[in-house]
Amino acid sequence: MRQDKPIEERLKAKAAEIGFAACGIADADAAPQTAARLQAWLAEGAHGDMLWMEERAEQRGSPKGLWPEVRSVIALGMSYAPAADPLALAEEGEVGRISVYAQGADYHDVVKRRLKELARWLVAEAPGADVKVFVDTAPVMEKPLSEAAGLGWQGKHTNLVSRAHGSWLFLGAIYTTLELASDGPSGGSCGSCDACQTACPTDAFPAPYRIDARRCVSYLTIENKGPIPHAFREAIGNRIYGCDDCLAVCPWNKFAVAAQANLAFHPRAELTVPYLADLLALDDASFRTVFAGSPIKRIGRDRMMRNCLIAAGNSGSARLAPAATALLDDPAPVVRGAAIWALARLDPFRWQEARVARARSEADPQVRAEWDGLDSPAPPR
Ligand code: B12
Ligand code: SF4
Ligand code: SF4
Repeated sequence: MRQDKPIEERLKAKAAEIGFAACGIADADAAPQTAARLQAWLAEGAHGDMLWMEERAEQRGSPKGLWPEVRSVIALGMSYAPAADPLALAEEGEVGRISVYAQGADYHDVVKRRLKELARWLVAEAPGADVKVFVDTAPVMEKPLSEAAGLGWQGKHTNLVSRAHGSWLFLGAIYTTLELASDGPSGGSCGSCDACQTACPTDAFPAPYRIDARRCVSYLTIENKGPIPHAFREAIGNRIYGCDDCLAVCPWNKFAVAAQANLAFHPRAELTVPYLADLLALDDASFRTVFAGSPIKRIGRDRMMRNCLIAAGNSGSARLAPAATALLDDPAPVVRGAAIWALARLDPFRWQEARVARARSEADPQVRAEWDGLDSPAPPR
């Protein structure tokens, strides 16, 4: 690479070589409205039980809050545009839908590795520069920073929309003490489109550009540890891990080229059309084997069983009743509770029999509430 070119240009060429589909630079204080918007969101309680979002809100709200020495933010995007329509299996009752982002390798690992490679290159090119790399888990607001760096704009679904890659970019960031020339926002907007807002199955957008995570299927199936509130169970349909609906309907996706997606994110065959009957048979050890290397492993077997049971209850297929019955005696209360709900819908007669045998001896208050057809009492915060 020719050294006489500016470092920003060489950085972007290196990022592309490493596999990033998008790279832009913002000044560290380029998104000043973010901290106040985050505070307002937290004050509404829209983050639900994601208490880690409250805990380091000061640091999350601005790059300098996290690291006072940071001068520039390098925002990066890696494409995971799917080749197939993510909504195609919506009507397949006996099959679960895993969101596109989780059908391949865990992006936390893949993106982090590439970020580190790019950061190492930068430090070698600019000795004395200090760097920190982030993807998802640190108190960093990747979307507004990516917008400020010109990767796209935050759409009405709140995710970053790119002219070239639609809604299918994983984001990551490198904070550096280097003073780099900023790209500034690229512009772009949703205009009068509201496709994502109307597609949402659980009405999770109180207004355009604002999400109530507590209503989002992604939150309910991944972040939420307890029982899924009754009000959302039917709407969840056969989504067993995350949700793609608001992303999948975005018209900007038509410019996203699936072949540009990183090979690591190509879907694993067994996760594209997973049969609920197979998943419901997993014990802890087989769950770990099937989901090794996948982000799904992070939620653990019990939460995944809970999700699969909700999907089974929505399947309309009595063939799944024996699997639900077997899970009525699962050691995990969250699994037992979901099994009760599923069985009530799949085979009311068998449910009645099971209730007589089990309800009175059930020790867990949330599971007892399920036998009574009630929403689970919320655990204390
Ligand atoms: C918490 C979180 C969630 C939560 C909350 C979602 C949310 N939108 O905040 C839940 C669990 C629901 C979730 C779900 C998903 N997530 Co998530 N999530 C995060 C995380 C860790 C933090 C996001 C955050 O800071 N939220 C706080 C809110 C306040 O910030 P915000 O959404 O930017 O809010 C802005 C708007 O409200 C806006 N705003 C407010 N008022 C107004 C008014 C106007 C006029 C305008 C223009 C704007 C505006 O300003 C706020 C500040 O920028 C990020 C990783 C990271 N560290 O950034 C990933 C991240 C956002 N998630 C990601 C993904 C892929 C998903 C899912 C698609 C996964 C799936 N398929 O199931 C869904 C999508 C749901 C959705 N529509 O957002 C990607 C998004 C990539 C992209 N292209 O944007 C990220 C960046 C992870 C990554 N590294 O790639 N996620
Ligand atoms: S991910 Fe699904 S549930 Fe969440 S906001 Fe988007 S469409 Fe709604
Ligand atoms: S679907 Fe429409 S409104 Fe939603 S993010 Fe895409 S362009 Fe914006």
